[in-house]
Amino acid sequence: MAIDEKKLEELFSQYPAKVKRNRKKHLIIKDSAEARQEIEANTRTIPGIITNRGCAYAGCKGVVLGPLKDMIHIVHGPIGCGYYAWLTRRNKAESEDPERNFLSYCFSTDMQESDIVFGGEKKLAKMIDEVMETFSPNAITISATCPVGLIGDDLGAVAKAAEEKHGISVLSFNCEGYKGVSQSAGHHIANNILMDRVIGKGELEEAEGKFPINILGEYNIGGDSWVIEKLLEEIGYTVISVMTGDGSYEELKNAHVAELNLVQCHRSINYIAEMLETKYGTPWLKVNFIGVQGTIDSLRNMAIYFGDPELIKKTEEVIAREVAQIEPVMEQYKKICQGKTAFCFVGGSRGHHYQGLFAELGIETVLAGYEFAHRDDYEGREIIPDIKLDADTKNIPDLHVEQDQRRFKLKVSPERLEALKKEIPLSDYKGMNVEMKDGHIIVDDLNHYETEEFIKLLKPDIFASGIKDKYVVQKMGIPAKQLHSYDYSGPYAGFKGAVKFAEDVAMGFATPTWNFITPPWKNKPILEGTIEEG
Ligand code: CFM
Ligand code: HCA
Repeated sequence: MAIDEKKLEELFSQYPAKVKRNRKKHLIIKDSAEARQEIEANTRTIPGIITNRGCAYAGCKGVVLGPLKDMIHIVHGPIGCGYYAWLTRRNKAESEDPERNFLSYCFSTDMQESDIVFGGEKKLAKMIDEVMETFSPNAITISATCPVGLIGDDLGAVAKAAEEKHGISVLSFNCEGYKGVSQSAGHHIANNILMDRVIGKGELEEAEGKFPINILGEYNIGGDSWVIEKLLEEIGYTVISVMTGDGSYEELKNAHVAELNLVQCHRSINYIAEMLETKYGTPWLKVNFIGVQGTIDSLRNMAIYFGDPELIKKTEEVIAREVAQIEPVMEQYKKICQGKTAFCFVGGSRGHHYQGLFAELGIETVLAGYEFAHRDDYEGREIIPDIKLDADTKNIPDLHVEQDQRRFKLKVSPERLEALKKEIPLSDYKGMNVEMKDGHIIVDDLNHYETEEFIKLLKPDIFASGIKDKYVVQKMGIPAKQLHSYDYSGPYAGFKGAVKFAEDVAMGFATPTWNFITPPWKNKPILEGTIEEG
């Protein structure tokens, strides 16, 4: 069933007038006849509405800092906040020395009523001493939660005193949950401090290895970045650091020597990509390793960027081999998935990234959205960077050499820049609004009421979202796939990941479980009213 303005009006009629006016601005029906459809995003959720969003603390500690395995991440606050971000996101990590991988621990000051009344700074300082005595990490982070912000504990002062006492970096993050409107504020807080206090502090002046890159906005959920790194290393790239999946403080310190920054999740990391460009002149390239075509395009764009003939050749070889390997298996699953429809509602980039993979399986996304994206994630944008290439690419015509303090660099001539822009969209990207098909719904900060209503109206064959809404929808008889944690499965990135995803989704459709569930619309009318005779 297609949705029109009348149906939307009915759906919103349950809201008070003010809420209705607000929510209407967060939703569009895609219409390519309109030059640019605007959507309201990154504004406060109306109190009382059950949103899927998280908080600034979740974005800072849970998302950006949490995966850095060789640091100890202290949560200054009630134990529930510590528990919430205790590996529930499935960000995996391995270390050569397992004793230097602290991810499986949960460190919290476990604030009690008396700490709230008398202050928690002493407790925090004591905890840092204990952490040093037991684990002796190279660096510590402290993340603030709502109550410590409200009572005014001075995290910065405690961190500074601890640095002097123990001689290591102790980074404090004022990421109280109530800051900003969502996780997004926390990403920003984390990124700013990592940029200021960690990146660039390493010894390296130049990368050891060819085609040095950083992978930004890849968090190794279910092992995704391992798949990507393996592919890239086979092709010939040197991965300097991953931010922050399976990442480490020690690697991050040298992130400045990379010559290209890949940006997988734009939402959580664009701040660093841009700061690195401003500070070190490193351009960034928007990639998407979710989906077969997304992976192929990303690999090709990277190879074109470096412009090395051998690299281009190897890229094509790897693509051909991987595609040949996965195609027959994908075909099997496509038969089960073909013609189905999906909802794809995730945080700030997967609501977009997974649509391509669904489409490859023959599944059309009829409703999509983000919990906390900003307008540029919906509407896209175009930036023209000052592209600099490495001296290895001397043989590329119409480039001229420019020497800076660290090494020779090639600065792109205006003509070459125009050509590159046509070939690869450096630092520019299309938003969700551009890519969705006409007539389909794009919705920002979808809430539980709207989820249920849209499910009843559109009856998708699969619901892709998170833990908070999954079970309601599953009980309606619709397979639900968590696109945050992958439901304990994955990896889903790259070629092999696409196969795993296809297998999981096909299994969701094929299971006989659904025969035992009667969805509410089967025994209850959706529209209520009376039939008049005559
Ligand atoms: Fe980026 Fe992420 Fe996402 Fe995100 Fe997240 Fe996540 Fe997500 Mo959950 S960093 S915006 S804050 S891709 S934790 S790994 S799955 S909401 S779509
Ligand atoms: C977060 C983390 C989360 C939550 C997932 C979910 C994740 O926002 O704090 O709601 O299912 O990916 O783990 O986004």
